[in-house]
Parts: sequence; structure tokens; C-alpha cells
Amino acid sequence: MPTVYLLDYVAGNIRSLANAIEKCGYTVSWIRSPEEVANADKLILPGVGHFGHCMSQLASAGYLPAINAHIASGKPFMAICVGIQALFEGSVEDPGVPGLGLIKGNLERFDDKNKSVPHIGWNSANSGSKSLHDLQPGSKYYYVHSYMYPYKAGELEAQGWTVATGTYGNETFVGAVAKDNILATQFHPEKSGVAGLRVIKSFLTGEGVKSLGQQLSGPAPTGGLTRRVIACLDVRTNDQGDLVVTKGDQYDVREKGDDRGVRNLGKPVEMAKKYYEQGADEVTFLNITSFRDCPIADLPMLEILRRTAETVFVPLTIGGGIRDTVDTDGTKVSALEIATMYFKSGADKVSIGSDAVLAAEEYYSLGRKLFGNTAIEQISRAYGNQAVVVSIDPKRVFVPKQDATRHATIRTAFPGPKGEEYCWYACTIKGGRETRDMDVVELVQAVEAMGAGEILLNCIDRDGTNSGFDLELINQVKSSIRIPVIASSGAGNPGHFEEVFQKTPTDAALGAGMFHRGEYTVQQVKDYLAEKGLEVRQFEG
Ligand code: 1PR
Repeated sequence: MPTVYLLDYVAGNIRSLANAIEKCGYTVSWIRSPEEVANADKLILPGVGHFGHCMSQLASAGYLPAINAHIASGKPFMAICVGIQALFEGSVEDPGVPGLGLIKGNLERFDDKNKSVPHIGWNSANSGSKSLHDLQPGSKYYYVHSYMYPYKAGELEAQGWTVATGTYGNETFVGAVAKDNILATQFHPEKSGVAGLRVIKSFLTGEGVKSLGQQLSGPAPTGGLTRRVIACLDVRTNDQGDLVVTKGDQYDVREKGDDRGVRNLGKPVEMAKKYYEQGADEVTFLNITSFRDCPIADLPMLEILRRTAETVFVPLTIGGGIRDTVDTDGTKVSALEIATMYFKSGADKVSIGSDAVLAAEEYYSLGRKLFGNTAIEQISRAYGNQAVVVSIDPKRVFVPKQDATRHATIRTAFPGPKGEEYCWYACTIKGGRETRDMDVVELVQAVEAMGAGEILLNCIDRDGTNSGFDLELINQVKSSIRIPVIASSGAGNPGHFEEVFQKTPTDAALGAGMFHRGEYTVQQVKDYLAEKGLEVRQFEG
């Protein structure tokens, strides 16, 4: 099999890229020093995280001259996500750090006045009537980034580039560029299902270079960011010691019968693949109990991720147990080290629950000051804030009057047992076992300040009830922050997904039980949303 060289400079989830390349019939060889770059025929620069972190890693390890020499020699070169950003002269993300300067211009941040930032999800890469490495007008590609190069018609074309664009809100940005031996994508082709694999294949076979810039006569591309539908797998060991997908009713995952065994709904890897093939836009694994009785390097979730990432080419999130901890042999292991293991095993994002609440409590007790030492800050600094999700498990607390508590209340359309017309949402830790004196608004604002990139908003009152999402909770949280929110808990049918997208500004919606019990497929949810006029990505087989 022909070989592709991948630059390994600690850039997050590169395993998925290697898996995608292997799926296209190529072998991956890792480059671990600048001298090895000269051996490469086809070279790929993956990029996850911060512009400055990426450029300084490359510069300090001495890679920049080697990369420039490879590109100048005319050998095939591909750059992904922060990789495309590295081709520009600089970025407002880290103003003092120079890029490679192959493309003139500086990256800007998306405007977050009227939309969530980071831009996360499936969007177009519209190359107009020009051929660009098998990008197709009807396909969607997975983006996750806060910084971008704003598209100005004709500007990059005048520098000889063929350009594809995406549109987010009222901003049109560069989604991919290609010129001669260079292909660079802002989206992650290795996370963009079959549509992304086509792009990688086109680069690897060289077919894309032959047709680059040719006139196309396909349908005109339409649309922007699609509605994101996520399948979530709560995973734990059952009483027999097997790792199973389970699902609770208001977080109680044990059967109602006499034996009270852990509800077993299937095997994690197989179920993840099934949901991928049904068109899930992302798959989330939540390790809902701790596996601290085994060495951290043997965490069973690492193996689940590795196996899932071999066949599932959409983003994977892993949550549960991401905090500073002590290994079985007494060694201290930081949350950042645990997250690194997950990223190296195929995770694109880590989700932090209990530890985020404790960090937020400290943030307020220290007068809203940040010291850079929380798990959220450390992981987002190294991997970018888009890689850090905070998962919240709130519970409704009813109060008779708006000012009956210091917490952020809302007037509810569903009064409490004593007719209380107001409520607030209390944060819990340890899977809902312990309630803290902190409301959801306090929590999300604190974690946004720390650098979290997304909120996974569960709701213990709705979890497993099939009664629909808690729209009041979602609206309260969405109006408090700028980062994207994933609505979770309560989905029982496709109509609930339509409702949450129509009646709240949520960025994504997640379902669990209704998919696991086989009541509806992800495909049925998407077909229903499409019928109602909401834009969705369809699975390309
Ligand atoms: O605190 O960082 O170790 O993370 C623990 C993680 O495990 C948290 O993300 C927490 O939400 C999750 N978790 C802990 N216990 C449970 C439990 O169910 N007993 N599951 C649990 C949370 C909620 C959702 C669920 C939706 C949708 N599960 O993930 O999938 O509510 O369900 P539905 O569509 O069937 O209604 P840490």
C-alpha cells in the first residue's frame, strides 16, 4: 500500500485522520522530527487547537523550514483546520505569532453578537462552478473553529487559489483552498463521513490536482450550517463486569424488577456504528461511573474509542472522570493527561461534569479570577476551546416568588407541586447524587470564562421521560452565554427535535433512550426535520 506521511506534533485527535487515510487504502507513516520530512512524498499537516500553540510547536521543534521546503519542491501537501490557518500570515487569536505566509492575509474571529462561537457543525464547502478535490455541492463537512479567513470575492483567486466557502450567519469564510500541490481545508475531512473521505482520497490519488479549477456544471450549492442531531451512549460496567450501554430514568439506570440489575441496551462500539450509519452528526460517550479500580492507561473507554474511531467518521465526545486524579500505583495524573489519552485514542472533544462545578465554585469564591490551573483552562489552552465540553446535570427547584432565592429564576409555565410559579436550576455533581448551591447560569458563565467551547445541557427532571426537552432551561442557558449549547434529556420522538429547534436557539439536540430502545432511528428524526423545512445533513453511504 502507498504511504502517506503525517506530521505528529501533538495536535489532538490524529488517530482519526490515520484511520481515515487507511480507510482510503493508504498506510500512515508518522513524522516525528524535521529531518524525516525530506522522506515524505505526500505530507499532511493536521491541526487542532490554537493557532499560536500549533505554530510555536512547529517552530520550536524546527519543522518550519522542512515544511516550506516540502511545499516548494512541488510534492503533495495537505493541511487541515488549524493547518489551513497556518498557511496565512497570522491570526488575531495570537497576534504576535507569524504563520507560514503562503497566503496573504490574517485570520479573524467570527462575530458572536448574533450567533454562537465556536462555529461547530456541518456546513457547506462551496467551490462555485470550479472543481476542488471532489467537494460536492450537496455535501456537508464538519467544521469546528472560532477563527477564519473572511472570504472576499476574487482576492485569493487572484493569488492563484481555487477557493471553497462556507456561510455562518452573515459571514462567508474560506472553507478550503487548493493550488498546484497544496490542498487545505478549514473543515475536518476525517470527521466528515463519506464526503470527507472523498476529499482525502482525491488528494492521495492525485486525481484532485488533475481536475483542480475545471469548470463544473453541477447543481448550485445551497444552505449553511445544518441542525445537529447527536446520539448519546451512557456507558458503565454492569453487575457481570461487562461494559454496556445503559439508560436511566431521571438518572436511575437500574431495572425496576426485583433484581435491580443495570439496564443493558447493547454494546458501545456496535451501537455507535449503527448511529453513524443512521446519520448521527456526532456520537457522545458518557462514562457514567468511574473506572478507577484499574490503571488509567487501561481505561476501558480508551479501547472503546479506538475501536469506534476505526469505523465512525464523525466527531466523538467522551465524558466522565476527567479531573486530576491519582492512579492505582499512587502516581498523580492530571485531567490534561487523561484528556490527552482520550484525544490520542480518537476523541475529538472531552466532556467535563462534576469537576466543572467545583472549579466554578472556586472561581466565584476567588472573586471571578482565573489562575489557569483548572482542567478546563489547561485542556482548552492545549487543544483549543472547541475540544472542551462541559456537561451539566441540573435539577429544577421551585420557589414561590422571583426573589425568593439569590439564584437566577425564571417564571415557569409548569408550576410546582404547591403552585410555585418560579423556579431555578440547581447544578449537581456525581451523576446527580449531590446538589450544589450553584445555578446553571452561574455555572455556564464561569466555564465560558475558563475557556469551555460548548455546553452539553442535560436535565435530570426530563431525562428518560420521553416528554420532550426542557425548553425553559435551554432558553435560560442560551441567553446567558455565547458558546454553543447541545440540548439534552427528554427526547421521545422526532417532533421533540423539531420543537427544540423551532422554539429555542439551541445549536444541537441530543437523544439517547428513544434511539437505544429502537423507537425511532436518527434517520427518521432527520427526515422529519427536513420535512418541516429545517436543514439537516443526510448520511452518504
Ligand atoms: O462528573 O465529569 O465524571 O461526568 C459524568 C458524566 O456522566 C456526566 O456527563 C453526567 O451527565 C453523566 N452521568 C452520570 N450519571 C448519569 C446517570 O444517568 N446516572 N448520565 C449520567 C447522564 C444524561 C444524558 C442522557 C440524556 C438523554 N445522562 O447523557 O443521555 O439525558 O437521555 P434521553 O434522551 O433518553 O432522555 P463527570
